[in-house]
Amino acid sequence: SQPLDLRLPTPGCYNDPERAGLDAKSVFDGMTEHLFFTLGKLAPTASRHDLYMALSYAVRDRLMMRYLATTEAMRAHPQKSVAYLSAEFLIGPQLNNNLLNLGIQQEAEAALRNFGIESLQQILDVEEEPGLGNGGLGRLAACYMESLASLKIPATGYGIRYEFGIFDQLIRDGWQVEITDKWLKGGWPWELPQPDEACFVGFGGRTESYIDDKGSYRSRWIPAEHAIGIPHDVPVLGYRVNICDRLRLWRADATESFDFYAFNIGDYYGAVEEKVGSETLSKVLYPNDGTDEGRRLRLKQQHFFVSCSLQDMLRSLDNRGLPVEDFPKYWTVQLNDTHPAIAVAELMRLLIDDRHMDWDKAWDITSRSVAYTNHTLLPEALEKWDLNLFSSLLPRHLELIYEINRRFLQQLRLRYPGNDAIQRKLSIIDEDGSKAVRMAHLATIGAHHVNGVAALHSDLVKTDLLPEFAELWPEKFTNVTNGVTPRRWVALANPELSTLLNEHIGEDWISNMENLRKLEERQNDQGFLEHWGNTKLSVKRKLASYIHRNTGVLVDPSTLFDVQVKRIHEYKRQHLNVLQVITQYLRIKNGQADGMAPRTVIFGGKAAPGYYMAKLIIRFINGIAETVNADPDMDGRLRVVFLPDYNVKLGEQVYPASDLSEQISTAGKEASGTGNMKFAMNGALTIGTLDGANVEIRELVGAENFFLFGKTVEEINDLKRSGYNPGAFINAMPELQEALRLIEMGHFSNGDSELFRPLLDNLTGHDPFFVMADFADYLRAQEAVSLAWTDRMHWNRMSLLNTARTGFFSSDRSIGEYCENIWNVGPLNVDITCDVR
Ligand code: NBX
Repeated sequence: SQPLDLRLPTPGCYNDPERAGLDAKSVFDGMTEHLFFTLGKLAPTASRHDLYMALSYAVRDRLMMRYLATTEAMRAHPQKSVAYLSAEFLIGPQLNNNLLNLGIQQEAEAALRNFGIESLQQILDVEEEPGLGNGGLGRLAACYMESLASLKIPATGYGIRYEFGIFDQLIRDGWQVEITDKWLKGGWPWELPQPDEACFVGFGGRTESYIDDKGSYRSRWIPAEHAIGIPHDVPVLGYRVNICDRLRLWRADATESFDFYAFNIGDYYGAVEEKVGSETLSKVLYPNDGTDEGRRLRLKQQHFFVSCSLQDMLRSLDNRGLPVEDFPKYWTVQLNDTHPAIAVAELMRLLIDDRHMDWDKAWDITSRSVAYTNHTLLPEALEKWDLNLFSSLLPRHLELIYEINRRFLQQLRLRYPGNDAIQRKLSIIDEDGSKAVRMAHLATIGAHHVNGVAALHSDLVKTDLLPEFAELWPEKFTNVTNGVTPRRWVALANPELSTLLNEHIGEDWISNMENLRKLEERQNDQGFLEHWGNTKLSVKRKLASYIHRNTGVLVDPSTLFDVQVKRIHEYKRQHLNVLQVITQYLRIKNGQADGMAPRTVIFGGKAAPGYYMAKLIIRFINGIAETVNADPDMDGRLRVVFLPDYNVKLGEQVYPASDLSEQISTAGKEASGTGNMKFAMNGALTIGTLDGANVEIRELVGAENFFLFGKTVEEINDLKRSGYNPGAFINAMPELQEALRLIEMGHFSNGDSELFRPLLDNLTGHDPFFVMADFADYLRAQEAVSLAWTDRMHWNRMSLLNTARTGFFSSDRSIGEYCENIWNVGPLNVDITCDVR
């Protein structure tokens, strides 16, 4: 018989200084080695998943040299580093991004051919993404980590390694069904557990005073229980640079020593219970976007990851022989919303109780290190912790917060003598009703900067959310408009467009997005515009095929792809879009659809499992889709699709294939939006309100290349003041009445006239998000869209100008602003020829 061909790799494939293991042969050898030694598989019998794992390990090896060189450079030449604290990091698939940033996509494809795989895509499709976030806030954190690395800024993203991320969404009979996300089940090759860097975190118990050996009175915390945090590090490589940052995600483990007593007295189950209790800390991500439930476990999660992270930062100073007093010189701590705001109290505790620092010094260090980003004005999203809950879990932190508050209120008293109202309003402790800790106040008082995430939003933070704080400390408040990484969202997601751009303006746009402006020279070039349109069409064909495979709906790629993908929320107004679709449907039915563009209206997004109205909106979309798609009168004119399980991976397919981006939130409600930027960069035109970053998108692309509609923040406020009555708007619109009547009759619910009643009652009753008030103007703007679509060359020109003028929304620009205006950090130069091995 034939001897087995084991295909043992060439040893030492990194030793060639020219390629450092980045040529196809080395990648192939690395894969073979991992198949054999790490996965225990032989090449001829390897599955696609095996090949995905082998390639990922081989790629991870190639990050390690850069990763260790970065660590080593920071040890040998300490400089300031960014600690980005976030309860969520929605990082998406890792393999292709790392291949792109290393510059070896083609090499990987060539290596795969030796295993009988024709295209890289077949292997990329296997990857399961870690859904460690809900939506915009978590995805922003991921874009920011990628830009930090690409700009060579040393940084660690600190967060939680949830065992179950955001649920997977199924659609059953039109309803959302949630399935647990077992993202770790096949093994996840991108993390390195570092158990030797574990940290202890306490919960509950009591505090006590004591006299230390120098005779000073001190306080200490005697927690009732502990958990251990085990860091799991994910390398974050920048685009074609030698530095490699990291995500440090904490997994909770039980302390084993703790319940020896219970164990010894024979309470085996009691001892095990403790273990089970601690491990649930990092078990699951809370699937709410925009609401806070005030749950005990969530506060535990927050304190758990924040405490581990701050201990880790302090330890890194100790390890390098740097004094604690220099904390602000070596770390800048960014709070991604208030979820990590306990950091203000925890850093004070670590400095005062553990390091025996005096209050003023500790406060000076804390307030020079910490900055806070606000992501929402929605009152239900502002974190408040019930005082009893807080004190039972974090008694020492509450004492410290009282002292922070006492000193702050004293400052207020001097500034506004006799003004009790302002004290009550700004206090960290909410005393109206049942007492609570206001995390936004704690963050604002403890931070050296507070920023909103788009120009309009940052203004509203100053005028509506925290006006008295802004008056007290005007220099604290600033804006950093969000951005998204052009690597993932254009270069990787849209290879067709990237190739076109590379050919015509060179590759430099990938790290310098403003260079897309060069495209403007082509805006009147008919041949180029045709090419532009054909590129879009070919990407739309791929999405059409995905839609057919995953929903069974056949869509025509030549129709206008009109897309709204984002979390389902009343303020985002997916129902406004649906009502508009019903109107179009009626116009077609009634033979009044002359000049209407043939459309494929695409929705995608998850609803929080406990958010009834959002789930009903999903059912509503699916009801309309079923009726519309089954009606032969709609053929070639209207299709409605709900894409199940919208996530980063699906986003990569959707943004590049879109013609029209729906950004239709009630003015003043969407802090920024980031999907809006991804669409525009990929050449979609926006139909949108003057909300969040839409305002800046419109300014940059030009009003003539943007479909504006809807009431402004001021107009909405006027309506509120004068007593908004949706009925008055409905009465003025016969088409809207007809749409509402059809819904009420059960036309979109198989005759069930009760199904959508709560939605109708909501819209015709209070209509809290002004859907009826904006409906007429939205319809008008949609007609303008239809009209524009008839002149395809003109459409392509507008599309090109959207891409050309949205370089501003690169997260490289945002991160540059944070570095300059908030963090005061600069790049690190890493020479990978240095001896790290
Ligand atoms: O943050 C989002 C905003 O709604 C977007 O407008 C903005 O673009 C984005 C990035 O700045 N906020 C958001 O995603 N919030 C959450 O995900 C969230 C998660 C948990 C929670 C509250 C809010 N308890």
